[in-house]
Amino acid sequence: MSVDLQARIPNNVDLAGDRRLQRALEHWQPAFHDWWLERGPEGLQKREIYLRTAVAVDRAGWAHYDYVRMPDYRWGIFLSPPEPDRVIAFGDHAGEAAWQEVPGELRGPLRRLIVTQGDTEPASVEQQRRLGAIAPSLYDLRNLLQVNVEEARHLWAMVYLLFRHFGRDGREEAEELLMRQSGAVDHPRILGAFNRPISTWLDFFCFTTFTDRDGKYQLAALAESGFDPLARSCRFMLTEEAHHMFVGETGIRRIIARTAQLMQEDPNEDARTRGGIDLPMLQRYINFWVSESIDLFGAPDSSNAATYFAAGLKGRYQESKAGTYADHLLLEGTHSIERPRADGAIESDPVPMRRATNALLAEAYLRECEKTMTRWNQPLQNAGLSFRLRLPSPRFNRKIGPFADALFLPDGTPTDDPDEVAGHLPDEGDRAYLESLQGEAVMERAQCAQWIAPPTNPINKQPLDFEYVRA
Ligand code: BYC
Ligand code: FE
Ligand code: FE
Repeated sequence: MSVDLQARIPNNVDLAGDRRLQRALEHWQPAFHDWWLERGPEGLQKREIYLRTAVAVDRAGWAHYDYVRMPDYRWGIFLSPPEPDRVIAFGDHAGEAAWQEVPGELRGPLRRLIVTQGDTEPASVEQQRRLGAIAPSLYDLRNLLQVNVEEARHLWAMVYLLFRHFGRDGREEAEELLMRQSGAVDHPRILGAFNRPISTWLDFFCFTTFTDRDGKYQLAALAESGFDPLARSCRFMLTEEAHHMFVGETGIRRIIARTAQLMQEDPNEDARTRGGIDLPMLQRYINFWVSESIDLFGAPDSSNAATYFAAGLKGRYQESKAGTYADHLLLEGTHSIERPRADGAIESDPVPMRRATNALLAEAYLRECEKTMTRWNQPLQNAGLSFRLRLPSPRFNRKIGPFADALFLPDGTPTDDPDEVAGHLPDEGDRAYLESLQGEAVMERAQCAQWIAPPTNPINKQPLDFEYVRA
């Protein structure tokens, strides 16, 4: 598992031992760099940023901090160490040795999963590219750029698998990953949420809380894959994911802390007249990004999901963790899934287990989101305020699954009034207000915009007034 850091593409997959593959990836590399400069973070490419770079896959090496200019960031290919004698943990091949090469009959579905995963990574960088110009502090700016370089590394992780295991098709898919563009009408990114604009820091913090958390759950499901190179890639990507969710969750927590303070200072508990972000607006952004993110789990009753599980390509959350599940075959039993009836009433439908694995993953995801909400409500409770933030019902604002065809409110009750639904989602007025609030980036050390409390969690034990981005 030696790491070659001096190579043009740092890696621990012995690229130097496969000249053809190395040349193919070095051929893709300039296209990647062009993409980064054209569609990556705007205007900050010459700055020195205090970034973490993976230089090894062990505890000491995966988080090495230094000042780097982003175009010089060492995007590398890293797989977690192999697990000796690993066997497939679930599905029709449970108990067989994990595959080091792609089984011929699984080529199509496997390629599709890798491409879908890979597509989200550059998409998110494109979505976030203009946020640097309105960053609330150097600390936040640095965190944004950290997330961006790591998502770009996740693209490399999937592109490696495509080049190494899918021949000419893989090369074409890798080119396509740089051609599709978030939000483009004629050539959009594959999944819905990755085509929505992230035009404010409220969008960004909600996205990194809820959409990166979908990333965590999807990567965890793919980390169970019988295709060992995919499992090892995803396991290493997961080490980086925690920081992305940290950025989102602490970002929103700081907004709530500032809002709570402004509400206490105001006779009408009105944060907005005092230049803050009011809680109903925050709730609308939560409603939007949670519903978009639940859509990313696919339909709760899915034949694709059943195929992936049966084939051993995509497991449940923590499928192979001892003690989590007794049954790894899922040939028996059902899971109940809600569907709306034509008259608006909700019925519960038993779905065969394998077809319900998208629903199981989404439910695990939502349980974790609930914990975030509890943490976010804490400062409100401490301040003696009665408002509580809530997760919207999974029926609300859906575009995928059985609830996509009818209208529901965030509390789960049906409605036939689209305006009532829209009232629970961010609108033009919200965006205009946030844009006026955010103004220009705060680029002085130790300074922070007034709509968010200053950071409280240092990066790599540096002081909070550290020069996270050099002038
Ligand atoms: N938007 O059986 P169904 C991350 C399509 S995030 C548009 O319901 P399936 C990250 C679906 O493709 C994690 N289309 O769903 C986070 C299918 O199309 P076809 C990304 C959608 O296939 C932040 C049809 O609807 N990783 O890493 O079981 C920053 C019916 O399919 C959507 C993955 O997603 C949608 N939301 O599951 C950076 C893992 N949902 O066949 C990065 C890989 C479904 O009719 N992907 N469709 O043409 C998968 O495992 C699956 O593709 C999905 C969908 C879970 C996404
Ligand atoms: Fe990622
Ligand atoms: Fe992420």
